[in-house]
Amino acid sequence: MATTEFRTCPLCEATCGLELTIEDGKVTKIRGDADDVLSAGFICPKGANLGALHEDPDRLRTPMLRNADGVLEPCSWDEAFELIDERFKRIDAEHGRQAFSAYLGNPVAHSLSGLIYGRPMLKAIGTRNVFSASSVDQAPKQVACGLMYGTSLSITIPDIDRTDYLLILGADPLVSNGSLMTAPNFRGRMKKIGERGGKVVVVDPRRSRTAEAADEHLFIHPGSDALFCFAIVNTLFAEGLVTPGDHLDGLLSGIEQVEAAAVPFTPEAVADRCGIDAETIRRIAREVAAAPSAAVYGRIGTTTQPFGTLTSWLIDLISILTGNLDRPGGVMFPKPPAGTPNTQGEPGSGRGLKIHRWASRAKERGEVLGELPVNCLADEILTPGEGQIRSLITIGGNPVLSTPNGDRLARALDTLELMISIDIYLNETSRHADVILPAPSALEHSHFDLVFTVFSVRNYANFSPTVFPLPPEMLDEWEVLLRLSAIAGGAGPHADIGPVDDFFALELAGRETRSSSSPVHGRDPAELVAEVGDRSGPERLLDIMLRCGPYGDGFGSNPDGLSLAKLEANPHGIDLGPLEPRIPESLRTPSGLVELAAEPLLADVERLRAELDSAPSNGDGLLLIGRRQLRSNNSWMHNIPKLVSGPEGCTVLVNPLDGERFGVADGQRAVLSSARGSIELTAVHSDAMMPGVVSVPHGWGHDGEETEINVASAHAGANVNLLGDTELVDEITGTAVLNGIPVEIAAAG
Ligand SMILES: Nc1nc2c(c(=O)[nH]1)N[C@H]1C(S)=C(S)[C@@H](COP(=O)(O)OP(=O)(O)OC[C@H]3O[C@@H](n4cnc5c(=O)[nH]c(N)nc54)[C@H](O)[C@@H]3O)O[C@H]1N2
Ligand SMILES: Nc1nc2c(c(=O)[nH]1)N[C@H]1C(S)=C(S)[C@@H](COP(=O)(O)OP(=O)(O)OC[C@H]3O[C@@H](n4cnc5c(=O)[nH]c(N)nc54)[C@H](O)[C@@H]3O)O[C@H]1N2
Ligand code: SF4
Ligand SMILES: [Mo]
Repeated sequence: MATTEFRTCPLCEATCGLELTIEDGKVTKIRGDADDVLSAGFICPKGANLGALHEDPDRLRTPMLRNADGVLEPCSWDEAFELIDERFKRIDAEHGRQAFSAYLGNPVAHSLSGLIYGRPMLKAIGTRNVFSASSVDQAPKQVACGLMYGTSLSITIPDIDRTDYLLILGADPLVSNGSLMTAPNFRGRMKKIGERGGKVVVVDPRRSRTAEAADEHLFIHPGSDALFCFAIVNTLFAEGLVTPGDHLDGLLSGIEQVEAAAVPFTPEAVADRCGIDAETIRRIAREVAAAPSAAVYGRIGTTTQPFGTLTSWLIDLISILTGNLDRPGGVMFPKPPAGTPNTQGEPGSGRGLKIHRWASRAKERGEVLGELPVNCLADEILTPGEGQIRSLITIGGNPVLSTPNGDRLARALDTLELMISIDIYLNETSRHADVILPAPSALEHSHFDLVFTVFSVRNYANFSPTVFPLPPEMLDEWEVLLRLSAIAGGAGPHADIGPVDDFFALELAGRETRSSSSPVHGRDPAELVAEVGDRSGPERLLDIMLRCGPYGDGFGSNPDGLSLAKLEANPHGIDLGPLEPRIPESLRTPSGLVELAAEPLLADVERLRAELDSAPSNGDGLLLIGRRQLRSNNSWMHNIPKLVSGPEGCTVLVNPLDGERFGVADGQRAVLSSARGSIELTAVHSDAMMPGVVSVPHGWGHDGEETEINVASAHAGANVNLLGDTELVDEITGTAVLNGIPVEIAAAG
C-alpha cells in the first residue's frame, strides 16, 4: 500500500518541501509539496533523487576500521569506539588537547544532530583547531555583518518578494537555488520583481543562468567587486544620494569615516580594474538610490576572493546608504523560530563580534567565528613542534576535494595518528581515516532547519519527522557525537549517553530560565525538561528552543505559540509572515548602533586602495573562477546515476576569443595550469564568459583510488582545487580565494 510523507529537502539552502510516495518501504516517487508554506511545490533534480540517495548501495551502513594491513574494513561500533578511545587517550597524554582538530563540512549546516551536538563535542575535546567550510565560503559575510550589527548570524537578507530593484553580485541562484537567502523557486520570485515593474541587475564575469534571466548583466573582472561597490558608495556621497532614512536616525555610527574612505574610489579610478565604465557605475548607483526599494545581494563570487570581507561590507553599505536597511523591499533580519543570538538577551547588551582572538600555530592565521581557516590545515598538521595537529575528525566534509591544494592536504592526512570521518561515503577524504563512522540516510532521521530559518526571505517553521526507522545496526549522528564527547570527557568507549543527553537538556533549559528576556525566566529547568516529555536527542532540545523562541508557547505563557507538537501537526510548515523591521531590537554591537566603519574593515581599505595603483592580477592572462551545477552538490551526489549522467560535466568554459588566442578548440581536451598545479579537462567555448576569464565547477576529481563511490568514479572529472593556492586569502578572515586565480590554458597532448 502506498503512503505519503512530507519532508523538507536537506540538500541545499532552499529547504523545499517534498511529497514522498512510499511503497513497500521504498520511495517510489518524489515531487514538490504544493502545500509547503515556503516552496509551494518547487523542486529541483537533486530533491527528486533523495530516494536514490537513500537506496545508494555505496552508502556506508557499518563503521569501517583500518586493519593491520592498512585496509579499511567493516567493524562493529564497539570496535570503532574502542580504537578511538585508546588513541585519543594516547595522543592526549603525549601532546594535550591542542593536538586534536575538526573539520565541519557543508552538510552539518543542514543537520539538526550536527548543529546541536557538534559544538558540545568540540568543547569536550577542548581544542582551538576547529575548521569548517565557512572559510571556503561565507565567513567574510558573517564577519562583515557581525562587525556592523553585532553577531555572526546578524546577516541581512534581501527581501526579494517585495523589492523593486535587486542588484546581484557573484551569485547564480537560478542554479544554486540561493545561499544566505533561503528562497525556493528563485526564478518565480525574480519574475515577480519584473511584473511589479522592478529591475534585476546581475554583476558577474560570466553570463550565468541568473544573468540570462535578469534585466541587465554587467561583466566584471574577477576580484574587483570591492572596487565596484566602493565607486557606487563614492557616487552616492558625491551626488548627494545618501539617505539612510528616518527609521535609522541616531542609529548609525561612522558615516563620516565611510565618506572619507570612499574618496579615492571614484568611478573613473576603478573602471579599468572592474571592466565596467564609469558612467555605468554612476548609473547603477543612481538606480539603486532612486528605486522605491532596493536590495543588494552578494554570494560566493564576492566572498571567496582577495577582498571578500570588504566586498561584503560594501554591499551592505550600499543598502544602508540608500535607505534600504531594515525596511520592506530592502535587506532585513529574519526572526527565526528557534531564536538566534540577535533574538536572545537584551538589545543594547551586546558584546559585538570579536575576531583574531587567537592565531593558528604554524601559519599564524587569525581566528574568526571561533575557527581557523581550513587553508592552513595541512600546514598545521605537517609543521612539527609544540601544538602540532595529530588528530582530525571530519563531520560531513570532503576537504580533499573542496579546499585548495587538496592533494597536499591528502598527504598530510596520512601522517595523522588518529583520523575519524563521520560520513555517508568512503570517498576522497574519508579514505584517509582510521575509522569511518557512518551517518544515517537523510530519510532515517528527523529534520529541522535551524540555520536556514535564520537566512530566509520569509519567517517560517517546518519540522520533518523520520520517514524510515533507523536500522537497528545504525546509530544516529547525534548518538555518535555524544559517544565521541563521552570519550573526550574521559567516560570511555561504552559510556551511557542518556545521562549526558539529559544534562544537555537541563543546561539548555537552565540558560533560558536564567535569561531575563526569556518567557520562562525564573522557572525550574527540571520542570521544563519534564514537560517536553519522553523525547530525547535533538528533538527534545529543539522543542525547548522552539517553545522559548520568539513565537514559542513559552511553556504555557503563550498557549497558541509554537512547539514541536504543533509543528508535527502541520506537515507543510507554519508561515510566520513576511520579514519585519528589527532595528534597533536586533542590534548586538557594544554601542547598540549599526557600526558602519568598524576598525578591522577600515584597516583593510588601504590594501584595496593600493589595488588602484597596481596592474591587474594577471595582465593579459586568464583568471579562473568557479560555478555551481544544478545536478551537483559540492563534492558529492555524483554517485547518483540520474544526476551524474545529465548534461552537465566537469568542463572549462572559455570565451571563443581566448580559445583562439590559446589554440584550444571547442570540445578539445585542454590542460589548465596555475602556479600550484594542473588539470586536464574538456574545453567548451562559450560567449557567456567574459574574455580573459575561464570557469570550472568544483567538487570533481573522483580518482577512484580506494574509494567506494563507483558511479562517481566512472564520471571522475578534474579537481579544480588542485589549481588553488592556500596562500591566496581574504586578509581579514583567511578565507580561500577560489575566484580569480591566475591560470594558463593549452591544448592537451
Ligand atoms: N574551487 C571551489 N571550491 C569550493 C567552492 C567553490 O565555489 N569553488 N565552494 C566551497 C563551498 S561554498 C563549500 S560549502 C564547500 C563544501 O565542501 P565540504 O564542506 O567538503 O562539503 P561537501 O563537498 O558538500 O562534502 C560533504 C561531505 O559530507 C558527506 N555527507 C553527505 N551527507 C551527509 C550526512 O548527512 N552526514 C554526514 N556526516 N556526512 C554527509 C559527503 O559524503 C561528503 O563527504 O566547498 C567549497 N569549495
Ligand atoms: N546545484 C547546486 N546548488 C548549490 C551548490 C551546489 O554545489 N550545486 N552548493 C551550495 C553552496 S555550498 C553554496 S555556498 C551556494 C553558492 O551559491 P551561489 O553563490 O549562487 O553559487 P554559484 O553558482 O557558484 O555563483 C557564484 C557566481 O559568482 C560568479 N563569480 C565568480 N567570481 C566572481 C567575481 O569575482 N565577482 C563576481 N561579481 N562574480 C563572480 C560566478 O561566475 C558564479 O556565477 O550554492 C549552494 N547550492
Ligand atoms: S532546490 Fe535545494 S532544497 Fe529544493 S529540492 Fe533542490 S536541492 Fe532540495
Ligand atoms: Mo557553501
